[in-house]
Amino acid sequence: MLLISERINGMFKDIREAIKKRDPQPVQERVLRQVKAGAHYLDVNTGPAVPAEEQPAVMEWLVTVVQECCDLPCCIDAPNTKSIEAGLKVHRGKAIINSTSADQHKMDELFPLAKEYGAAIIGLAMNESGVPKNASDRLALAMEVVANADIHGIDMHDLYIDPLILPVNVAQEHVVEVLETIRQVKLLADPAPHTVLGISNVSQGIQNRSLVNRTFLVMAMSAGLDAAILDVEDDALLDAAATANILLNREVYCDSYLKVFRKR
Ligand code: THG
Repeated sequence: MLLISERINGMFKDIREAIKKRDPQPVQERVLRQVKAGAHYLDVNTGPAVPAEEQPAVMEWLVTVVQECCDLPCCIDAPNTKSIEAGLKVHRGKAIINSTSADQHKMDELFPLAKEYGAAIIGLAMNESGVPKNASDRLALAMEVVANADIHGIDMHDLYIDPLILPVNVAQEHVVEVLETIRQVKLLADPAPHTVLGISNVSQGIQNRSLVNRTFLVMAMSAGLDAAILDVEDDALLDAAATANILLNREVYCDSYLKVFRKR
């Protein structure tokens, strides 16, 4: 299970303020906490407060500041291609591009970029009409992404399909459809693409967030989820993931499996 830390995101106040002042220290402190907690990748997102014209420069600054203090690779999360490319230019190691939609013009921009920089890429099961309601419509968009990735010579091991989970209080009927999408994505190609989800989306705006997040993560893992953007500082969440890993027979059991999971 690939653990992608969600925390280096301008959506959070400390990161937003640090970006505003171009102060590396709060970012780097937070990065070191993600490393300690066991993150494999850091999702890096400038957040909604940065004006569009400043976003590429801020992404360049943020990726640089992050990689100055750790050796983790980044999942470069931005709505526009310019910001993603600005991040890729200064990135060390194998980045993940977050993300392309199933829109033709996005895929035509972002798959060549993934190829050029040797990056992996997340493909969302959405297009300009939005996020589909059911699994079969999500899978149709996932298939578009898979076919276009293949045309651009993207290795299926470098493709992560994200069925997109929405908050359970606004789209409750989507959750089982997302789980079904996770299962069936594995049938779209051989070798199959990976799957990824932004776990915290499911609990935005509701109570008992940690409980809802870890319950959903375990369900998604059981459906075959390969990677998750999540709060790696949530100990109960990581313990649940570690335990699911054992129960799904993905790791050999040992008494110290909780500790072992965080060291991988
Ligand atoms: N798929 C992909 N990328 C993604 C998402 C996804 N990137 C962004 C997001 N979803 C994943 N990251 C977060 C980060 C934070 C929160 C949710 C998802 C979150 N933030 C608090 C909130 O909104 O309540 C903010 C708390 C605060 O302000 O302190 O929940 O799905 N590919």
